[in-house]
Amino acid sequence: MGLFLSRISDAFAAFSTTRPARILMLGLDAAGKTTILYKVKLDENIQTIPTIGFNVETVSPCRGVSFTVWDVGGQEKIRSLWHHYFQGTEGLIFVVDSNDPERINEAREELQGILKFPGMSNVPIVIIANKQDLPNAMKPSEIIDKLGMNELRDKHKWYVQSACAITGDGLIDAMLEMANLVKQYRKENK
Ligand SMILES: Nc1nc2c(ncn2[C@@H]2O[C@H](COP(=O)(O)OP(=O)(O)OP(=O)(O)O)[C@@H](O)[C@H]2O)c(=O)[nH]1
Ligand SMILES: [Mg+2]
Repeated sequence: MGLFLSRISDAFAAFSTTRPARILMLGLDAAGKTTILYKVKLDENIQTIPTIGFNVETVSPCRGVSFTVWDVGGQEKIRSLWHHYFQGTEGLIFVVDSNDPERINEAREELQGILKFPGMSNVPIVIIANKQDLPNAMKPSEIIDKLGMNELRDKHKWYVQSACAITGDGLIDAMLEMANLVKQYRKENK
C-alpha cells in the first residue's frame, strides 16, 4: 500500500467507530486560521474578518475521520481567553504566518505558554506553516527551529506541515497527520 493510502486507512481505523476528535486551532491574529477552517470545511476561499470569539465546525477531511475544530481569535487582547477552550482537547493545530518573521518569537512564546497548561501538557501538535505562497515565507525547517520544536520532543508528538490556505495546498496532509497523532494519543491516554 502506498504511504498516502496507508495514512488514510490508519486515520479511518481511528475514527470510524468513535466520536469526533476535539481539535483546537490557535495562532497569532492573521495567521490564517479561519481561512484554513473554511477551506477544509467548504473548499471555498471565504473573505474573513478578524475573529473576536470563535468558530467551530465539524470537518471530515477524509472518509471516516471526523474532527470538531475550534478556531479561536488570535488578537493579543483576546489571547487570555484561549485557556477556556483547552479542556478535552485531543490535538492542537498551531497556525503560523510563515511570512511574518518579526512575530515568530511572539508565536513561540504563545505556543510555549499554551503547552504549560496541565490539560495541554502532552497533546499532539500540528504546526501549519501557512502562507507559503508568499515569496519571503520562512521554510518549515526555520520554523521548527524558531518555535523551539525540538525541545518539545519528550512530551509532545508534533509535525510541521507547510501550507497555503488560499490554494489549499498542504491542508489535507495536515489534517491526516493530526488524525494519526490523535489516534496514538487516544491509545496512550485511555
Ligand atoms: N497570501 C496568503 N494569504 C493568506 C493565507 N491564509 C490566509 N491568508 C490571508 O490572511 C488574512 C488573515 O486570515 P484569517 O484566516 O482571517 O486569520 P486568522 O488567523 O483567523 O486571524 P484572527 O481571527 O484575527 O485570529 C486574510 O486576509 C487571508 O486571506 C495564505 O496561505 N496565503
Ligand atoms: Mg479568525
